[in-house]
Amino acid sequence: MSFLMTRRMFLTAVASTLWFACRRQAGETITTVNVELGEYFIKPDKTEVPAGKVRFVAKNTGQLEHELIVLKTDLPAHQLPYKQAEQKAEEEQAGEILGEIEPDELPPGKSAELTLDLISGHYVLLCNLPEHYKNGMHIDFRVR
Ligand SMILES: [Cu+2]
Repeated sequence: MSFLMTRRMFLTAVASTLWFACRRQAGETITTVNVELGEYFIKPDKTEVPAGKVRFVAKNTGQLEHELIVLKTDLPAHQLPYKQAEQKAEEEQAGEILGEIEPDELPPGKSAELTLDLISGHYVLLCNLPEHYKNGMHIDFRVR
């Protein structure tokens, strides 16, 4: 490896350290929420976070495909309107979908990420594959 290459890598490292330091001072921290999904549960490692950037790191530890939907709604997680024919919660009627990790991104054993800018309020995390919501894949989530 040449001297110039090493020097450039060093300067890049210094620049990115400074960049992160500046961002932190500006209050742009990112809160990471690790979410475990399986049959049939959604288990975030925290259910309340400060407003701002939130990175959801979802891990499917089950045997089936799952998805992670971040829904902004005032309704409690277990009381979303339900469409019996489709065996699904009516997420669009219940509130605003702010983000989603699709089922094909989250097969068994895999992880996927989603970063959102969240304002304070009440949210619901859910998996809305047929029957999964009803079987318990929903949880209240609060942003301060
Ligand atoms: Cu599911």
